[in-house]
Amino acid sequence: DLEDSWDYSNVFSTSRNEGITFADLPGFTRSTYQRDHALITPESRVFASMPGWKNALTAHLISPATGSKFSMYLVDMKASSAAGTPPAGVERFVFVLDGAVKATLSSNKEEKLLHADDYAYFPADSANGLSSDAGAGLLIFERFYALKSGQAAPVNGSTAERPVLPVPGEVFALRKLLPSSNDYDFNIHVMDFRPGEALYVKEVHYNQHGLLLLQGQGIYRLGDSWYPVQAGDAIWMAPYVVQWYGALGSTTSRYILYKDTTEDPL
Ligand code: UGY
Ligand code: MN
Repeated sequence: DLEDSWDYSNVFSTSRNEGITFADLPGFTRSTYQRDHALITPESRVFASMPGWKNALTAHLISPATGSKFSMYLVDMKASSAAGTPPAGVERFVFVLDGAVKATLSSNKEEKLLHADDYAYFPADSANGLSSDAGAGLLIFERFYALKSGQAAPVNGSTAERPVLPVPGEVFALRKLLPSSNDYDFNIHVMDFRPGEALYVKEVHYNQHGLLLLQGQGIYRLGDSWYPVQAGDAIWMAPYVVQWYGALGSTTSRYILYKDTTEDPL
C-alpha cells in the first residue's frame, strides 16, 4: 500500500541542524578498537554480573585482554549491593560517579560514606568492604601490585580537596588522588581544561592510560586518528601511542586518568 500522507519535516529540520542525534542511528557508534588505543562510547557498554559481586553489574571497558596491565570498569550497584573481593595480589581504586557507597578501609575499620567525586584505594590483600544501600555508579581501576618493597596504605578522599599541582609548560589543572610516593605503582590524575585549552606536549611515553571523560567535550588525538569526544566516553591508551587533547564546547573538560608509575619500564 502506498502511504497517502508523507511527513518530510524531520528531513528538512536536519538541514537547520535541529535535533540531529547520531546515538540512535542503526549500527552507528564512535567506538573503535585499534592496536594501540580504543575509544569506547556509552552505547557500546555491556554490563554483566561478576563473580563475587552481589546485586551489581559491571562493564569492563579495559582489561588485560587488550594488552593492558590493568582493568578499568564501570559498576552499576543496585539497592542492597556489595562488592566482591579482588583476586590475591590485586589492588583496587574506586571512584564514585553517582549515588553512595560505604567503604571500610583496613586502616581505620570505620565505615566511610562516599559520594560522587569521592574515592577510595584498597591495597592488595587488604580488607575490602564496599557496599551500597540505595545504589551507586562506580568507576574502578585494578591491577596486580608490582612493587616488592612498597608499603601502599589505604587512602580515601574527595577530589575537590586535593591540591592543584604545578605542571610546568601546561595549562590544565592537575590533581592526583594517590600520594606521589614510591609505595604506589600507579596514580589517578584528574585533569581540567577550559574550552580552548589543550595539551602542549603531544605525548609519547611508556606509561599506559585508562581515561573516562567526566565532563565537557573536545578532540582526542590517538595515534593518527582524531576523535570527537564527550562526557561518558572512555579511552584506552597503550604504551607509546601519540596522545593529545584539545577542549572545545562551552564547559570545562574534566577527565580521570589511570597512569602507571614507579615501576622501572625495563
Ligand atoms: O600524565 C599524563 O601522561 C597525561 N598528561 N596524559 C594525558 O592526558 N593523555
Ligand atoms: Mn599521557
